Amino acid sequence: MRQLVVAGAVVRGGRVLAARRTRPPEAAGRWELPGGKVEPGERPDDALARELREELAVDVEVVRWLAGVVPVGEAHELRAALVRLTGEVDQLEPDGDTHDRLRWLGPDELDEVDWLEPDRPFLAEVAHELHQA
Ligand code: 9L3
Ligand code: MG
Repeated sequence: MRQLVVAGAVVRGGRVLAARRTRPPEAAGRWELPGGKVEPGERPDDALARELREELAVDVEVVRWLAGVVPVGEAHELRAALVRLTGEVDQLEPDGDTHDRLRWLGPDELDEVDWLEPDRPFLAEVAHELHQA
């Protein structure tokens, strides 16, 4: 059984948040939908909210899970959800530990960053969603 990793497509104002990783070395400089590993017994929605609180200091709620499950290496698999920000949102800042840059990308800008491989299969659905907005 692969351990589940969850990622959030944070959508606001017709754009999605992309975050540039700082680690591990092979992923540094590549962009992702932020998130992380679901802990044992944790619900995926809760794990995603926890990860985004830890990494970006934002509160989110899941709108819906996107189609697909993508293997990550030998031990993990990735699911991604559309999420929206709840509560007060200041300027988002990368935490410096996990991410060193953030960008808000419109539907026609998604190919402007070098996404991690496992995130790419979700981008068509994200683009479709952004075009609806
Ligand atoms: N991963 C890939 N795409 C993503 C996320 C959030 C994570 N959008 C990969 C990177 C690591 C593993 O999943 O190999 C665990 O993620 P993290 O806990 O290092 O964020
Ligand atoms: Mg993470």
